[in-house]
Amino acid sequence: MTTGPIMMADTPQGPGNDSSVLTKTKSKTQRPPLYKVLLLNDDYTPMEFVVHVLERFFGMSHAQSFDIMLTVHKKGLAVVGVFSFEVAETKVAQVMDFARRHQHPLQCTMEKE
Ligand code: TYC
Repeated sequence: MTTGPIMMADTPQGPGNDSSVLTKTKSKTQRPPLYKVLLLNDDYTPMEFVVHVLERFFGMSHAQSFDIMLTVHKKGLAVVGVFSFEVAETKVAQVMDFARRHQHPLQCTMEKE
């Protein structure tokens, strides 16, 4: 004779054994660090050369390049773009090399954002 509730043979139910409870794992998305490329003012580099640099290496329009050049001229420096480390490094090298080849003291640097 059987008395009381009928129990399953395996996998007793209880806290932590409810097959209807799903566990969500928070996946932390890692964004790559970004770097600001800065152009610095000096007293000798011609304004038109700086405008040309901004058009050539940063894909800016002539008007946009002129505005940024004037900002650098007046304020001492300006951020000309934000890129991944490798792209920022390449832009800085391209500008520095182009300025050196034209014998202008124009300086371009990068810093972590
Ligand atoms: N100050 C320079 C001049 O008067 C122009 C200039 C602008 C130079 C921006 C560098 O990053 C620069 N000829």
